Amino acid sequence: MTNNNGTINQHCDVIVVGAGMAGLYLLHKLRSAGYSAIALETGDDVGGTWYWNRYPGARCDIESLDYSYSFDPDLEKEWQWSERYATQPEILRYLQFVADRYDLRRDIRFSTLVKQANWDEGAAQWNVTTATGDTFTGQYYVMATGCLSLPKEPDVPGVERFSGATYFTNAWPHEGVDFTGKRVAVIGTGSSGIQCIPLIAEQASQITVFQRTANYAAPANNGPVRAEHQQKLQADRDAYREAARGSRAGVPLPRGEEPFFTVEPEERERRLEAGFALGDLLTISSSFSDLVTNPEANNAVQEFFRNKVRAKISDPQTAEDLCAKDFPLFTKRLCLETNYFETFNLPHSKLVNLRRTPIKSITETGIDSTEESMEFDAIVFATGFDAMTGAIVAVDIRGCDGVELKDVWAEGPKSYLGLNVHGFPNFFTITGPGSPSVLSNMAVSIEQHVNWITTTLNHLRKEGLQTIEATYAAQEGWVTHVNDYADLTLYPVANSWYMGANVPGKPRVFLPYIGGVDTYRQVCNDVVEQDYLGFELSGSSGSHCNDGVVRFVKPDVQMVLDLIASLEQAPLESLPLEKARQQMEANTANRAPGPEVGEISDGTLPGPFCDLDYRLYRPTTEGPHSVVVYFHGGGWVLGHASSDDPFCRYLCVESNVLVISVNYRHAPEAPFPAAVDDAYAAVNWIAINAESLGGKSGSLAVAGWSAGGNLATVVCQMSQKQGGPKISGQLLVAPVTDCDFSTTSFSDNAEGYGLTRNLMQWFWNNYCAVSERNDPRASPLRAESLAGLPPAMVITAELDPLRDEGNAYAAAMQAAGVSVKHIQAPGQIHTSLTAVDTVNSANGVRKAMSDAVRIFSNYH
Ligand code: N01
Repeated sequence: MTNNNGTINQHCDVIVVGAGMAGLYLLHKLRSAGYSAIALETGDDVGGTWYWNRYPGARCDIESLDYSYSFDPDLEKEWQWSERYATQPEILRYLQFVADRYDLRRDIRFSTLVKQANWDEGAAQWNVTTATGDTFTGQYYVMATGCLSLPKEPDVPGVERFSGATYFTNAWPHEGVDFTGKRVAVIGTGSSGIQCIPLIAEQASQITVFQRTANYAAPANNGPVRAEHQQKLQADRDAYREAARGSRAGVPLPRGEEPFFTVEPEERERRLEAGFALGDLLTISSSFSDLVTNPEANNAVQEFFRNKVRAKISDPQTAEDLCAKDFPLFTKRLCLETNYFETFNLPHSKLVNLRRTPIKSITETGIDSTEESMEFDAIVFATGFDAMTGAIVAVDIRGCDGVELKDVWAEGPKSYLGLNVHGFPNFFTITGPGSPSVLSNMAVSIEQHVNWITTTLNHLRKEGLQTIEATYAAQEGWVTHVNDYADLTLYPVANSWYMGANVPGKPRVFLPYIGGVDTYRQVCNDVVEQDYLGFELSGSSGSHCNDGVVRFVKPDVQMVLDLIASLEQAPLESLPLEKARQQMEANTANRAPGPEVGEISDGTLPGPFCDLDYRLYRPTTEGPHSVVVYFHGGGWVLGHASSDDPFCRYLCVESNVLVISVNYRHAPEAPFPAAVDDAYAAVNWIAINAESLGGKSGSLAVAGWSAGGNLATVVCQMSQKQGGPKISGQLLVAPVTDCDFSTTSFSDNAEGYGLTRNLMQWFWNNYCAVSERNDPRASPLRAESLAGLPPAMVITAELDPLRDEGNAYAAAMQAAGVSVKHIQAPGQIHTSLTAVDTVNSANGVRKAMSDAVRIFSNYH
């Protein structure tokens, strides 16, 4: 409808912003599902990023066979790519072909800039306004605006003064630019700069590149589409595309399984050379499992890249300047280059290292650095984008109660799955922050999001529902999960656009999701299968919500659980005792060893019935040290003095204490109270003999994990009752404190998180007759009084059957006036708290433990 003032007012089911790769497929999909939709596009044609980025040398960096739509096999047959990495004009032609083939243009309004989008709660619809005052209303509003579409402001002083020509790679003139005979400056050496510099150098009389941060780049080795690649796809296209959807990055490559340093040096070199020669982004990073998590491995491959640069550049200073050194490899997108480095061997090229000689100002005629004044006819800005969030918040988007998205995202984007935002019903982002997006083959991620959204709209329509909105809890849970994953990697170290660090003032938050396309797809499917977990769905007949967090296990804990599951081992409790002990021993053999300590020595001490083995861990620092008597876990049935070796080393080093891990008699051979008697006797003996062991007299704490935590606190109760020895503190890590199996944590975490309900029952049955379990020496929570116990640090894990009894014990001690610090570690399991150097997401909790032990050692 046209209004009196000439503006348009139109209603449809779905309003889409953007007619790039995402908007086009979304339009097609919506239309096929029977929705009316309109796409509003700023450009005067389709193509999105491929419409704007027309600079010389612009190409995709994922092979074109992969960087294509896969939703229609006929489309794939009709379009042939001429090159392995197609040029921008060819990709634009492809997207134009798609628009025409599916007759999409009739639902696209070009040259239309969206300014505002308001959620009208009463009408349950979005009101969208354009720069020219046209208005559109729709039940759903989707931003398909791309991750790299809003150019970053050129933050170089004096930029407005230059009287020559200025160009931006991300808004390149359609008619192209002829640099023949021109003196050209290029600022920026990211993917865009690295692609355009060699081609500008072919025309320019002089090219000067201003480099602030040198980048890692591998040769593209472009050429015709690789025959073997084509054959693979054609042999079984469905399987090929499915493999891409189930891969880490949206390209069918296996995940690297071996850590870098477990591979022989010659084989490492061979893999790196092969990956480098292949000319693709993902092969090298997939060659090993730990290149983005292990700084040493990353550094070794960085050096490989630097040596490649050194080998190409004739001038040693230029070579060193071109060597990336400021950030770990892969933590900014690896560039693919063609003749980039060689350009700097040409006589008319020059590299200005802005770290040494920064730009003072752009002038009327050129650029002044701190060292010289340079004159140019043209300046090319290849300075990047306000990535992932810039184009979304560039529109004034207001959800419930008029709250603006920009304000909600002021401290960094919050989104559920990168798809929807709490407070913004019926609003979707395609490849939004918190989804794999830019860390994946965008074609695959776009299709997955579009399919998910369309499926969801169909579900709402079928159920007679009108709105869908992420809950606060689900969104918070997802944001935490996204950050947890990023924190396991080296990515947060880099000042990259992934971190928002390239735009002054932008909050420093990791923007995409690094768990992988495969993992992410599973998450989105799980959400749907669990009745749209974490979404509130409403209609005229009311609303319903299965609220919850879709991934609450910490990512590295999940990796450990997956690894254990892959071993397909029989449950310990189903094995004969000796076999169970062997299995546990075998499982601990491959653990990360934990930090180096000053000295480890094994010895025995007299127990009440027999000698008891102990292992002593001494710090490197000069003694005497405070002493911590440690009791290992293993359900009173398994383990020995060195079975918690990595954790004991950790406590020794981090708390700077002498850790003495004492073995005790195990059940069922020596049932309750044998372990208690041994533990108490050991603490007494160590208290008396502390000095001869190199410890400080009178400064003794106890610690233990699981059943060892039980023994540690039972010893505290006994020493309290029996008048000694003096214990300065107790560290109880996921302790057994009671024999009650009816707690919520026992039912919620009965299976699937390492320690199971059945295993715990088996431990108890081996250890202690049911008639004796009320004895506080077995169930310390049942003690008449906990008053007067030493200060305690209690750590419980959220996903542990023992969680509630640990929590109850901490609360009971606190109620009895004991000084207690209690941490319930979210997303952790029984075994992960002590998994030093394996489960890094528990590092913070472990630090709190070691701090507590350090503090205990000062109480004497
Ligand atoms: O942008 P960038 P891009 N003074 O942000 C420098 C995709 N893409 O357009 O690193 C001086 O990576 C900045 O320096 P520094 C791809 O995902 C893909 O190149 O901030 N220099 C950096 O060198 C890519 O990652 C292809 O110190 C300044 C450069 O400008 C993403 O788009 C092709 C500066 C910006 O690099 C972005 O790439 C092109 C200043 N004030 C792009 N400000 C394909 O191959 C910024 N810089 C598919």
